[in-house]
Amino acid sequence: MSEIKWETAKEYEDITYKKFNGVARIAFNRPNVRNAFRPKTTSELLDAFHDAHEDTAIGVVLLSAEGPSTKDGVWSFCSGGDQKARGKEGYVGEDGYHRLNILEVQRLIRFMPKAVICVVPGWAVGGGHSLHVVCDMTLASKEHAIFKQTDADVTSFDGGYGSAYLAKMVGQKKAREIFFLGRNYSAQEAFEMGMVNAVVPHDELEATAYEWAQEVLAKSPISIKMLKFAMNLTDDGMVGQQVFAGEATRLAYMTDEAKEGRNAFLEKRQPNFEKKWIP
Ligand code: S0N
Repeated sequence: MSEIKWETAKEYEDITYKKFNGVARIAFNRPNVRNAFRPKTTSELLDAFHDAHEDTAIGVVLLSAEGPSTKDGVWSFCSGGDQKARGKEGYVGEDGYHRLNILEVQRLIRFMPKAVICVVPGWAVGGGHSLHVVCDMTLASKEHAIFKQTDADVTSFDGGYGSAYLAKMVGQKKAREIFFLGRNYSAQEAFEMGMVNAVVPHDELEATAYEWAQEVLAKSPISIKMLKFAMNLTDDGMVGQQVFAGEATRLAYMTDEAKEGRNAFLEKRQPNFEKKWIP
C-alpha cells in the first residue's frame, strides 16, 4: 500500500478535513472534550460533508477523530452533544438559537451516494455512538474504542437512526440493553454484536480504513450508490424510495426511449417509443 499523503481540503475550528486519492477524511478535532459536538462543529461537518458529496473525485468518506486528548492521553471518536452548549431549549449556537443539526449530518451520511466509513479510535458515546450507527461501515481501535449510550443519563436522546436503526443492526433486546443500561462495550463486543465491521490494532486503524476505502473505490460507482440506497430503502420509507427511485430515473434518462420523449416534446410532435415492452 502506497503512503497516505493527506492534503488539507479546508481549514475549520472544530474539525479537520483532508483528501487524498479518492478518499475524504473528516475528523472531529475537540479531543480535550472527548470530541463532543457543539452547533459550530455540526455546521462545519455539514459544510465538509456537502463538499465531499459534490466532489466527483471523492468516492469514500472516512469519519474519524483527531487525538488523543492533550490533558490525559485518552482517545475518543465523539462523545455526542456538548453538554456545556446545552441551554433550556437544546444545543445553542453562537447566534443564540438552539439547533438539532446533528440530525442533518446523519441524513447527509445516510443519503450520500458514496460509502462513509466510521473510524473509531476511542470513545463513541451518545450522539457519537449514533453517528457510527448511521455510517455504512465501522472500524474500531482494538485497544481504545469503547461504545456507550448515555442518552438516557442526560435526557438528550436519539429516537431515530441512533436507536431504532441500531435495533435493526444488533437486535431489539441488545439495543434496549445498550440504551437502558448505558454500559461500556469494547470493540470486540461491538464486533460480536454486529455493529462493527472490524477490530483493528490502534496503530493500523487509519491505514486499514484507507485500504478499505481503496477496495471500495475499485468497484463500480453506480453499483455502490445503488446498493447503498437499496439497503437503506426498506428502513427509510417513502424517502428511501425517493432517493433510490431518483437514481433509477437518472439511469432511465440515458435510454433512447427517454431521449425520444424529450425530443418529441421539444419538436412539438407525438413521441415514437417503438413500443418495445422488454421484459
Ligand atoms: C465520553 C465519556 C464516557 C468519557 O469519560 P472519561 O474518559 O472519564 O472522560 P471525562 O472526564 O468524563 O471527560 C473528559 C473531559 O471531556 C468533557 N466532556 C466529555 N464529554 C462531553 C460532552 N458530551 N459535552 C461536554 N463536555 C464533555 C468532560 O467534561 C471533561 O472535561 P474537563 O476535563 O474540563 O472536566 C464521558 O465524558 C461522558 O459520558 N460524556 C458525556 C456523554 C454524553 O452524555 N453525551 C450526550 C448524549 N446525548 C447526545 O449526544 C444527544 C445527541 C444529540 O445532539 C441529538 C440526538 C437526537 C436528536 C437531536 C439531537 C440534538 O442535536 O440535540
